[in-house]
Amino acid sequence: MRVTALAGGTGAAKLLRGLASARPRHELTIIGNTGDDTEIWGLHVSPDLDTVMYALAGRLDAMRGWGVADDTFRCLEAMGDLGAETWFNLGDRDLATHLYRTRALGDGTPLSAVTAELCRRLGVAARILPMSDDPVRTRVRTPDGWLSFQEYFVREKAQVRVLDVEYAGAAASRPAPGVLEAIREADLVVVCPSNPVTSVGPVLAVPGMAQALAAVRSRVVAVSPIVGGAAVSGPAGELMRARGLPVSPVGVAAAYAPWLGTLVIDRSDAARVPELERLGVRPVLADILMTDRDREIALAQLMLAA
Ligand code: FO1
Repeated sequence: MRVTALAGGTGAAKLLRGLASARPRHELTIIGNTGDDTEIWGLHVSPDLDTVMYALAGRLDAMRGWGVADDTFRCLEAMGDLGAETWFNLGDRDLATHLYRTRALGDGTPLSAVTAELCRRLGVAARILPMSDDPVRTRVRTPDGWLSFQEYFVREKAQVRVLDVEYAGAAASRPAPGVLEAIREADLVVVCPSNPVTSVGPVLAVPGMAQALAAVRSRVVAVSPIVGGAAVSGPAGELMRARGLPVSPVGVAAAYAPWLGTLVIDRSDAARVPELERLGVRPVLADILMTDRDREIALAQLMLAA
């Protein structure tokens, strides 16, 4: 069975870890968001690709949900001594990934090839593809002007009002090699419980993606990142509101309706079933909070069966 997953970072990592260890055996391809990519100290950082890669390599810091487990921050401290900006916490081991990637990109290697090489070296069996080799950057408009996604999320701790979101560069971008084929040829397309606006939104903004998904709609299954009236984690609620979407599984279904077949929602949201059906989305009720490894695998198995 070929499974292709659309993924952001922290929210996706748990389900992907579950999918990677769930039986029956299947081939797993992950299409990762690069709208969060940023440049720190001259280094190209791809937070969502790295979160997924570290999760599948067994190296992700479980408490933070990003970066390398047991990392230290000595370089960050030293950069602070030199007066550099230190609001984005790059760990010492994590730095190796960014140095490796930045050098390869500088040599002209596309992001997709660098990502494949990093995965090979870290022993990741799943295929991780960036959504595009071209730069697409999520930007957030606040009352004080536009911010990059990381300035909004990390530096401002998502505590500023969001008026608008854009995906700069998306219109001119192309899907990375293998991305459209991975969607077309998949037996199942999983949309991870990631932020619909800033994790899944940028992937959909790449020309050709929404059409490719719509063509296999009955095979596309998403997990809601919203339970009740709030996001399971992160600022998805605020960003959905800024986009005029209700902060509920119905808002997720409305955003994905043109290409979504099935939405897995939490049992506590059972009252929403008729509204999802009216949007033409098949609802499946499950325990979607992945509070431990067994629940990650249980939800992954439910997706494979769905
Ligand atoms: N998230 C934070 O909240 N604070 C940080 O300092 C931070 C540093 C960081 C470094 C490398 C990396 O790969 C991810 C990092 N993240 C940090 C997470 C990142 O901002 C978010 O996971 C995503 O961009 C949202 O999906």
